[in-house]
Amino acid sequence: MEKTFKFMTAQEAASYVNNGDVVGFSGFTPAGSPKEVSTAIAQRAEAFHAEGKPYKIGMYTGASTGDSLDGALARANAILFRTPYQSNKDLRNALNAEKAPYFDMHLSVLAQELRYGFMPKPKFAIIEVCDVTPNGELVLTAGVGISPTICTIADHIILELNENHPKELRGFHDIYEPLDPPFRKEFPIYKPSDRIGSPVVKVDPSKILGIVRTNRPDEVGGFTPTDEVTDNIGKNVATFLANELKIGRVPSSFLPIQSGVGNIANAVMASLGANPDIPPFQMYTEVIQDSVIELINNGHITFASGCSLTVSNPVLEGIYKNIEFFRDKLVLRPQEISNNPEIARRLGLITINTALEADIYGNVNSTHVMGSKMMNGIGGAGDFTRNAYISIFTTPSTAKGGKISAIVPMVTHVDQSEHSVNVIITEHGVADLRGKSPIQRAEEIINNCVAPEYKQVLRDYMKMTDEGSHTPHDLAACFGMHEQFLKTGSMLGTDWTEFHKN
Ligand code: 0RQ
Repeated sequence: MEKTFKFMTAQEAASYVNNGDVVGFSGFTPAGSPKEVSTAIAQRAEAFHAEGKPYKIGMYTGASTGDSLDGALARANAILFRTPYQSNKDLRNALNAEKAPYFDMHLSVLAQELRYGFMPKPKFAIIEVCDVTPNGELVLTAGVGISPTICTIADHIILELNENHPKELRGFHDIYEPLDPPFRKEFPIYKPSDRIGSPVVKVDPSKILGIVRTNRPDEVGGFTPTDEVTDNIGKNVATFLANELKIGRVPSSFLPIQSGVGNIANAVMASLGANPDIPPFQMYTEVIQDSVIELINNGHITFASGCSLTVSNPVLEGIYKNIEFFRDKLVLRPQEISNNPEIARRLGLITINTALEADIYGNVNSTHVMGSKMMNGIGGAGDFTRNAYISIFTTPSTAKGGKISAIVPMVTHVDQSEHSVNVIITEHGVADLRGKSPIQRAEEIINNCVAPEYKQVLRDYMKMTDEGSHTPHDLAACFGMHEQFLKTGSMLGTDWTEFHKN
């Protein structure tokens, strides 16, 4: 028998969620994340806390979310634990102050680790949809994330029916949940546009507690306009890839691109589109940002497969106004498929992600500022980098007005090891690390990527390292640039004699 669902207020929906409960949220980045019920849960937490009662929930999300989810719950001090990627300022402050226990994970593995029972099972799945049928077919909105899995394993489902997203989104998603080992089969995706699943998430209608209506837009922040530094990084990426194409190391039909999140990634994509030597290409990526949509509009990108449409609201409105144009050019998949290592390796992705810092030997830190403060998380960078055809890391050569060099003797945290990093690109140039020993890599990186004012500092470091080593270091001094920054506020002119022991 077909079910009629109960419509309820966000407060009523939140009243089901009690202290200690574990909740899985839909979406990936602010795209597709719930907004109303999360706000109401945060208010419920604040009310309990005002009465001196405990109230915290465990949280799984696809990746980062909007302020009305991560921000609201962090400000309400309502987080028992949280994974994976995040980027909200208040949550970042809370987790760095140990007020919100947080663990970082590769995004491709979260859904399967939930199914394997490695972490507490979610009791509730709170899912943003643009449509729901009486027999339990959910049409997701702008992000997929871990929604299929949390709908399967949670006891109860609460829906946020967001009228800001048209029902015509049905058909843009490709929902596929793999079997678990030892029964898993290969994913038959041989090109970015291949579809292997269903346009809807199918759930048991009896699990749906109710539906909360909303029309709140996604909370995707705008991108900072490109500047000289990001423009030059983008141009260097495009020139490098055009040359790989010319000399035949990349097939003449080109290869699908994966591009990370943030301002730099957005700028790099714009440069790729502007380079006449790069043919029209496809994307197999997790986050589809503004510049990708612009490139689809002007024909430089012929198809984009992703996990979310993380675009600013005017760009999303543009897509919805012209939805039939985009129907055969976009697909949104669960993150365990969009970020799947098997598929990334098979398709031969050119991956472009961003580092906070890289070291002279090619190890990359994308997550921890000065080794200890979490920025956002690894996101999908590891899923893609390790399995790339060519893995590229971009970064401005300096941060904080030149007071920090992004190239250092040793990274303070390793997200991607030297074995997975093929190419590092800054506004100054390209370091191609393929086939080079650590000492050769150091020369390539210092010569081509380091800011002029830090070249001598790093050459002086190399001079005082132990001779006769494969990867020379001075363990007493390798964090000297970081230590000097923490003491004086700048890495400029780092005086190695202060750290060197002899
Ligand atoms: O902080 O704005 O306060 O000055 O880091 O830097 O230059 O705006 O760069 O927006 O592209 O983000 C790595 C964080 C870059 C992002 C990171 C400071 C800098 C600034 C941001 P301020 P920008 P972006 C996709 C795949 C995770 C890994 C990944 C990221 C702020 O790309 O989270 O790619 N990546 N995952 O000043 C101290 C340094 C610094 C530094 C920069 N060395 N030390 N601060 N900053 N370098 C993600 C998903 O899977 C969803």
